[in-house]
Amino acid sequence: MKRKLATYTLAACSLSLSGPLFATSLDVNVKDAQGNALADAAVYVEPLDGSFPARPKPAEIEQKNRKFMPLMTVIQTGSEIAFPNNDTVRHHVYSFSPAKPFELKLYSGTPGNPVLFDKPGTVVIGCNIHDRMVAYIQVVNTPYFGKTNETGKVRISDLPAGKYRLKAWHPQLLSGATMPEPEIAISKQDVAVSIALSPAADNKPH
Ligand SMILES: [Cu+2]
Repeated sequence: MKRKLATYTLAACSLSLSGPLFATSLDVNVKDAQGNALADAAVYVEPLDGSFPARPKPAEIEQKNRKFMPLMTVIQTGSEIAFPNNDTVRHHVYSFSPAKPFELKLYSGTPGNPVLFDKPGTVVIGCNIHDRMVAYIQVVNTPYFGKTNETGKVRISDLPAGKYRLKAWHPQLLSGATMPEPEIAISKQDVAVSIALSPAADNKPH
């Protein structure tokens, strides 16, 4: 008898999960102004009602072969990033970006404390010693984000039903290009959206 009761409880539990908590996936395809797939675009959706769970997760940007890896990192506001130096040369990591100005003075190995990113926005980091080193951090006010792969695609999973603003950021936007920010509705079906960069105003053909 006891065994049977347990089975009923389990069934009731899975039923409620497919109700209001139903979550689905959003597939986003990002292209440049010429229609080519755009890799390393930060893609995120902000719930229009402003409610979302805070799920800050630590991230890492390593320095290897005089490069930052990865090139693009997306994190929720309130997350920390560690900057381990896995090269034999020393690096001096800095940012002048308003969302997070900081510097980690010349070091090798792992610096003492990770850096906390407590404001949303774009953070461009460089190295004082090696001018070519660059990486981008998009700090977003939402736990629902990802970045595009080599084919310009990203899937954001476990999205609760609701209305969202879809946003994307890519280094090409630094030159004045723009990206549309469509409103999307997530209900009980997976959604696919395509967005494309528009060229900067002064680059448009006449
Ligand atoms: Cu360096």
